[in-house]
Amino acid sequence: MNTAAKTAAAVYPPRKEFAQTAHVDADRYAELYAASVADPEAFWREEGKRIDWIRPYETVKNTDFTLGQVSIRWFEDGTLNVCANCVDRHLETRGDRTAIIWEPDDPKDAPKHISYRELHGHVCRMANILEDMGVRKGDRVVIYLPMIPEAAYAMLACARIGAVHSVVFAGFSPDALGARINGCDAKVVITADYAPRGGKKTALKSNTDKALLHAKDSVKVLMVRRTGEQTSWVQGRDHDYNELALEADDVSGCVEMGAEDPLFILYTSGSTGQPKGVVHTSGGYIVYTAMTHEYVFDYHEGDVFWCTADVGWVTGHSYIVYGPLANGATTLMFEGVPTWPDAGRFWEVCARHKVNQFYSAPTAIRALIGQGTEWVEKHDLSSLKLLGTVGEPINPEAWNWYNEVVGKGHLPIVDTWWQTETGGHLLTPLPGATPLKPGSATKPFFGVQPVILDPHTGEEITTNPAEGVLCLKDSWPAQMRTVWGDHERFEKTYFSDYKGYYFSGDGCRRDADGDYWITGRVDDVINVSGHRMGTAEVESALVAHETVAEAAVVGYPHEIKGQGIYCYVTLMNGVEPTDELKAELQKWVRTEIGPIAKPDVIQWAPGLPKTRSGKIMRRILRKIAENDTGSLGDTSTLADPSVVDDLIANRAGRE
Ligand code: 6R9
Repeated sequence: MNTAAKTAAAVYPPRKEFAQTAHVDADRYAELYAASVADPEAFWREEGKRIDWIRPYETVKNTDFTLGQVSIRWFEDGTLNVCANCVDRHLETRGDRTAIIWEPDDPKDAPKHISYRELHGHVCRMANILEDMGVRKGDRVVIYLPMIPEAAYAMLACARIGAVHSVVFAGFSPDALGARINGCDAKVVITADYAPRGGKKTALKSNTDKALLHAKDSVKVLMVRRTGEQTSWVQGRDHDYNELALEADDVSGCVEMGAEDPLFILYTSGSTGQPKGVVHTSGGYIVYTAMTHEYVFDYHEGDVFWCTADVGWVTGHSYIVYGPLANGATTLMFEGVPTWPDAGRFWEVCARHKVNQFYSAPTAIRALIGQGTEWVEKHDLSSLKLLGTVGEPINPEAWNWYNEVVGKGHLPIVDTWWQTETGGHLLTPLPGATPLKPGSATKPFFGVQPVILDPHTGEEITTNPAEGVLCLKDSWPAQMRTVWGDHERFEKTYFSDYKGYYFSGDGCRRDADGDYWITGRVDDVINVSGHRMGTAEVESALVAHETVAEAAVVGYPHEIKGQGIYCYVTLMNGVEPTDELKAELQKWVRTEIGPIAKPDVIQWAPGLPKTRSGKIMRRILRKIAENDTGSLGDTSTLADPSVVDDLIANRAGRE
């Protein structure tokens, strides 16, 4: 058997010691899952109680996936305030507990520990400032901030007064910011002077100024001083947060919101067209993120939880801010990057703040693998109880490194599959219940009904093993409700290809044990000589080679095979890129997966084009592979656009 197949077949049952104290063990999972899908009404009626309601709900679920009348409503006659659930309700019992640990970009600067009581004061002040600026229930507020506590204050302050926030990642360009400000018709943009990150800084205020050149004159700016440096200032339009906060009242009321009132909009890119404004509402979202945070990470009172995502992405919304704070947890917010000032930063922070759960992404792990194990080994990681991953399929090689080097072979790894659209985890192991398999997101969370459909017939495949497209048969409380301002696009994107189902856009297989394996976006599936293959499989094989740090694989038109396999390969530091090595890698993949998977082209890539959230932009790689570089489309969201020029210049010839 080849190496990839060997590692993929490994199974790691939950450790007894872990299962004993876990919220959910295997029996409990089986029992609760069965109950959750047999009678969703009853299940969620009970689960909804983890949240404090102002007016309790009577109706639990009212959802319809029928094309032309798609409507998703949960707890619809209940009222609540999400901010009250994340802040106020903890004051009595956990007022002095740290709500947010803030770790600044530069380790020489002091971290901050913000207690729930202090958080309450900050959020109230921000809420009062926003109200003074004219923001009212239902108004939109764009948040364009670094990873600083004020980003959480701003989100929670919006929730408190009923405003709808739209967080824009601080790495986005002025154009992207402008499109999002106009897209949701924002009244206020909250930004900072500068955003320090990895020892460099982005001029957020100046980006905001540029973005606003094409926005309504009435849009106001609230600026947080992060570095304190000089910025431009437009009298009347710009407001100084730090000055206003000195004067602002530190108490404010919570607006009573309907469960289905929007909480936030978050723009996300699809395979076609402009980014979509994904809309999440209040009641179902907070019930579901609180519940998944507790069960998936096996969070216990007093734990320190660290999700390394940025609040500009859904992962930061659900698992830095809303889920953890709804549970009264201590959530760590990190302003920096994993590799600055050195490749030990993550582990140094884990050790110093005694982090219990660490939740990160395969791309970060792969970047660190290339730097060697000594960066991990020199830090005391004994506080860690659990590791998590999200964002893309994790190749077994990265999983094994995470498991062995970081987890010392005894920590559960939760591989959580979900999307901006799903609001929270849908497929994931529960650490005390589910046997782990490297690269598999394993089983559905409570109430989640995944199905695998034949992409051609649209029929459900009910036997195992199965392979096809991943859809959801019924709703869950944190499902997105609509595309902002375009419900038709919502229906068309997610409900029109497979009637009666929510279509995730991902390909998936289910093995004989009923475990789910995401094979990547369906547009990443290539067909080589009639064989369907996930590009992730080839990537996984490549990175299993000792010289390879990272790989991205795309299809390109091939005269005989239909599609050929084009591989972009980043080598480990210090490895010579030679023709011999190319031949060796081709042979390697051939033996790892099989002759059909033998790469047709290997191009050395010093860097891969990635979004700022770390996703490889395969669209661009496909264009380069197809030699169609005249129409690369929008590259503005790339972390480092110069990578693309290098790849074009060194495009590999094809046999
Ligand atoms: C949370 C988030 C969603 C897409 C999704 C899938 C990929 C996310 C994954 C995963 C395999 C996992 N994805 N988690 N693939 N295993 N554990 O990432 O949201 O940015 O909207 O991306 O990411 O392809 O469809 P988002």
